[in-house]
Amino acid sequence: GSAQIGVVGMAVMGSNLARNFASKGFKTAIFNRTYAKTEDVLAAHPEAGFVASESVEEFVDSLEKPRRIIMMVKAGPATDATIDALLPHLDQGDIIVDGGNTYFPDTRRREKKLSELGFNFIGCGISGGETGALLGPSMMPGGPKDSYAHIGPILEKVAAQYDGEPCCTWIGPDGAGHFVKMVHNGIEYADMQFIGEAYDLLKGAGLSATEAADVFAQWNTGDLDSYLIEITSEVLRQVDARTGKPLVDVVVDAAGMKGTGTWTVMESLNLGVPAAAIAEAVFARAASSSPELRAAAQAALQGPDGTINTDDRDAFVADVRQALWCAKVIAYAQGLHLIKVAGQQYGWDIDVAACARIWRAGCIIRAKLLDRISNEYAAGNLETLLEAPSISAELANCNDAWRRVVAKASEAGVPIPGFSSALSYYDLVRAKRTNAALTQGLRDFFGSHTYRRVDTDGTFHTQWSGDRSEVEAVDSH
Ligand code: NBP
Repeated sequence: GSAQIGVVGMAVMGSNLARNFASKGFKTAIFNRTYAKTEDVLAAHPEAGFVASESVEEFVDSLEKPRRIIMMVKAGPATDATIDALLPHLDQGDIIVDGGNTYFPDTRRREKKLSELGFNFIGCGISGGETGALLGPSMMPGGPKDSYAHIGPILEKVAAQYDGEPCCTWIGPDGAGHFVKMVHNGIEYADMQFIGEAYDLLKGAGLSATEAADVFAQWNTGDLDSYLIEITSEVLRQVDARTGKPLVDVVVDAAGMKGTGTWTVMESLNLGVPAAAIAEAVFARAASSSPELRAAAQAALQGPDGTINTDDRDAFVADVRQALWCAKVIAYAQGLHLIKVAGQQYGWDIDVAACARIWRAGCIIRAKLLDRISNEYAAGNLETLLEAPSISAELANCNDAWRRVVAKASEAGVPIPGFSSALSYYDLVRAKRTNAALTQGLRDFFGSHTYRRVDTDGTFHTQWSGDRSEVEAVDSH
């Protein structure tokens, strides 16, 4: 065979990615379990010059060796089924890339199995939706590093470009790429939650959807410049044809989700990495989609109605912009910290600066801020983004505005789980002493769990039910 790359899965993502490969001059083979879909793609895009096959065997034969195959199928059992269908026809050294939204432990499992069989398996997170797949997504490939030499240059050609640099780089071994894509999605959840909270605050201060659309459009010209802020102004400006109302007023307020945000939070819990702002975003979606809970609470609970009284509306809007920027920085800090710890835990040695760098274009969270974040990580070995001097200085500048917004929202009864959680994280991690000392006292009281002292080494226990004297504990729990 002579095709340079093969794409399996001709749904939205796969067909667009295949067209992307073809448009960059790669001879591209395509395959789909159900042949009718392949025929549709062939008929709709004769310009792509696809090499199409009806059977897996023919498809595999149409590829040059070592073969490069990228799967864009539904994550889960479909991925295993596709691998099982391909394997009997492949040769050692062939490369299979899973471009789906796969849960990274699945990628670790598959990579282990396939490498034992002599194949190269790459789990590649892809972000950017349909348009990204066609015009250039952000790509996060993980797997055996030496195989990246055979597939990386091709992926880098079809990936989004930022200032001439591809938004694709080798992330690390086995599940590292899918892990980073998962965290990308977690940050995306947080970004969207913060935007929603900002909109609620603007509404509370009396802005109409159209006025809010103008505010977001204006914010998009400054340091909040990002894809999600840009499309927020478009969604808010949309007028419903049926009712003449803003579309946002006729959409049911129950957010859907597909799991990647939840996985991010599960992983932050597993690794003990505080990522509460991201978790709040996932919980807020869950709360929105809990009609029984909301109905019961609406009937029972009293409180202010969300109206925000401001002496100076423009000043308040400016405060909300600063609060949004701060919250966003916190979510990025939490997500990148999670990546850093996971990298150590799973032996991936991930370059955090590179992750931020390949998110600058193509993906859903692309934002001006990411260029700065990537430079900050590249400049120094940061434990947290928040310690980067330019970031901490700006958080200090915006601090009063952020606190005013959280206070005003609380007084007015506007729910801001994201903004307030982000602020609490800021105060928690910068605190010289935390209430964990009391927690340790309580744990020692009810469970003899022991504690350490600030003034001397060792582990101690107070004899709470005896004379309350302190003893040195031999065995710590
Ligand atoms: P879907 O996630 O809807 O998957 C449809 C494809 O999976 C079809 O090609 C289908 O073949 C194939 N498939 C299924 Br379903 N079960 C199969 C099986 N047992 N064996 C072989 N093939 C099977 O497509 P998508 O929305 O294009 O997404 C593709 C991947 O990209 C997913 O993992 C998704 O999470 C990920 N992703 C999507 C986006 C996005 O914006 N949509 C963004 C980033 C990543 P058939 O035609 O024969 O049923």
